[in-house]
Amino acid sequence: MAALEEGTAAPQAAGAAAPEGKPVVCTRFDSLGADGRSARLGIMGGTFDPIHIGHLAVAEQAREEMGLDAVVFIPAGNPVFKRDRAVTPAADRLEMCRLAVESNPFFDVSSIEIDRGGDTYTVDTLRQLRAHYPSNVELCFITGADAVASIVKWRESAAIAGLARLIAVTRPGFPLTCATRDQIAEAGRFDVSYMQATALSVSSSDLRARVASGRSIRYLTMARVRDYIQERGLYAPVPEAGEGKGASAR
Ligand code: DND
Repeated sequence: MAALEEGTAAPQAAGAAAPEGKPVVCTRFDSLGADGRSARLGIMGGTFDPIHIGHLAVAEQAREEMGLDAVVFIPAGNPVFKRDRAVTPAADRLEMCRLAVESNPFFDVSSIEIDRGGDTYTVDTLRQLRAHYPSNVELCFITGADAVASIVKWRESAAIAGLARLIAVTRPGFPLTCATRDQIAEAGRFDVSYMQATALSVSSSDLRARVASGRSIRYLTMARVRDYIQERGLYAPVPEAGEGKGASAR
């Protein structure tokens, strides 16, 4: 696909309506593959609490390197694997994803995991996408090294192997060791493409900690996301009774 400037519409995508009778997965790429041509859809799943430049750069580099026609970001509705901490309401995480991706014509956001309700499992999402898109659309699930290392423990991981190709991307602090690769290879028929991405040692937990302690998150996420965090007072410590307003995104 020819390179496009940000702000222009991707050819297969602009104004794409849902194929008749099917629920909408995302606005821009709902009819991907409807013309019968082979296409590759990147799926970037995550909690995105909040979304940051590490997520965006990985998705963009995977798109380019793996020849993806589009990437859809899918924030988890109820991430069962994050029960150890309070997760920001899904509506806020979804909106931050929308704000972050809207200037890239190859990116979109889907609320299917939030709309589905209940606990979020990737296998259900991939089944939903597989039912939605024709067989000429290959599903490519993008994961960072930390997530891919645990994929063999995900619900119905063998089924995941049959539904999507995995794009495993390096992430600072989480080396994709030979042992990890062997473990994945032994666990099932995963079709994995390993990819080296430009290292960005950014994490959602660091952004949350920064906001909570009044430090800057400028340049660590898109300016519009930072503004949203500030407007909504996300990640700021709850002020004690009698205290003034807590820290806010700077
Ligand atoms: P996270 O909460 O780890 O995502 O979830 C990743 C995906 O795994 C989601 O789609 C989950 O639904 C799915 N999952 C997890 C566990 C169990 C199951 C499914 C199941 O079905 O049983 P984050 O928001 O933390 O990050 C999103 C992605 O971005 C991850 O793949 C992460 O590794 C990656 N990432 C980076 N990659 C490179 N450089 C950085 C990164 N920061 C995050 N700086």
